[in-house]
Amino acid sequence: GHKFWATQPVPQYGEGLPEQDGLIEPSKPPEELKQQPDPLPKDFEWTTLDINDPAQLKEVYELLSANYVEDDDASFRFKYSAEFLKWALQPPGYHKEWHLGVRVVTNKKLVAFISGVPVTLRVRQNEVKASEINFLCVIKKLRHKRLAPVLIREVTRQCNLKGTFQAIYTGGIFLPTPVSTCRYYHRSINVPKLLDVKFTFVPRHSTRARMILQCRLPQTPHFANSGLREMEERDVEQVTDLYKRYMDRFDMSPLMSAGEVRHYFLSGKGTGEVGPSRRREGQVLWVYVVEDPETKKITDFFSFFSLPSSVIGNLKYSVLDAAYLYYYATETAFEPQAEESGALKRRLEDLIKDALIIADQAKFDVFNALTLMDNVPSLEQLKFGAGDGLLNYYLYNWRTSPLAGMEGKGGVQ
Ligand code: YNC
Ligand code: MG
Repeated sequence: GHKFWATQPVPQYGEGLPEQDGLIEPSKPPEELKQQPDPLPKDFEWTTLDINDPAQLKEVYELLSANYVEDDDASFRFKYSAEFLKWALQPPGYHKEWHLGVRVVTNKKLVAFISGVPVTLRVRQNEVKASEINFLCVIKKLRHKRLAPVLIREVTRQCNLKGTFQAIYTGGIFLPTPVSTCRYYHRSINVPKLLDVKFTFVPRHSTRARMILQCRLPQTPHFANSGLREMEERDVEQVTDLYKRYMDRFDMSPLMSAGEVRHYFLSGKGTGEVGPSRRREGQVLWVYVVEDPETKKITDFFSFFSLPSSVIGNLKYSVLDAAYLYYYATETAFEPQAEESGALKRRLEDLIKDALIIADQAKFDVFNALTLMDNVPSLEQLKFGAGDGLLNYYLYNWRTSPLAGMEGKGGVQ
């Protein structure tokens, strides 16, 4: 059983489908909220992490680098960069109180973390003001001591204090009860390295040389001479509009204001010029638009972010450089018969292929994507392979029937 999750406002296993979407427990008025955090075990204290302070950002970075999510056989561990954390943790309207840590009283060492950021979700026809909970982490030495529920309760209290009573979160772990489940797909770029670190294997009936050849990508993007360029500030309005119309096609998606689009699509691109490595200093995000050369209208955009993993126990390599497909949208979706005729699938193949080409030039080792949005039909064509990793999506204190995921169209990111 789930001692903790059984007490929480989430759908419990075997409850059956809800008749109506809506909250599970009512929001509490401010005077009914606890004004103090629950006590921690002795020797530990609560802290708020100030992400603007480079020293505290570094503490979070180091905690996660050594203790965050690993794959099933402990070969790889996510290694979010400090710049990534800053980008993810400080969107418009963020609350520093939602960046929560636990320290050892005596030496102030940071031993646990959990975070939330504000997000407006559309879940089917409802707009839900929520927090997105991420980066829950307890150092390895303190595992299995029921510290995670204490962190979750405290971040919930902090969200409630700001008037937020719903949340979204994801995890590889299976809990009561996912609204959707997606599978990770992987597209090899640097085959020799992926073989060396045992991220991938030579299948029977293939060879290393054949795999290298199969994964080779063109030098120039498909849209290179038809309006492809990096997104800029002047595109915010058009991208916000295209994003909204495109995401409306799915059961669930974040709603983004122009300010959020500016933050999530422009603030992660690093500083200075693109160097010989084809990256900017501190770049975590790549966002490209296709601008119709005649009308100057943005017809498409796509994006991916950088999330390296530490390679555990490999003598030759310490880091696997992975790019992850992020949001995209295309006007092709609104043409008549776009799906039935295959036009949407072909357009997305061209766009995602350009993302692969750009990622190859920026020296990423592998390109990952989830089975959500319109991804599935395009992935196989582009030589993505199904991985063993699943990502479950959860809603806190919001009831809705299961959303399309896996083989269908999920909407979330
Ligand atoms: C997890 N990932 O089931 P039961 S994802 C949620 N998400 O409770 P203990 C989790 N719950 O089953 P440990 C969870 N992992 O008895 C475990 N739990 O009811 C539940 N790993 O606690 C678990 N990061 O402290 C059980 O477990 C209880 O020492 C057991 O600590 C867990 O960020 C953890 O994978 C994950 O650092 C901290 O293993 C630790 O094992 C660790 O004895 C590596 O806890 C890193 C890792 C998780 C990444 C993520 C999303 C987190 C969502 C949390 C839920 C948010 C709810 C909404 C709150 C806001 C509401 C509003 C408004
Ligand atoms: Mg624990």
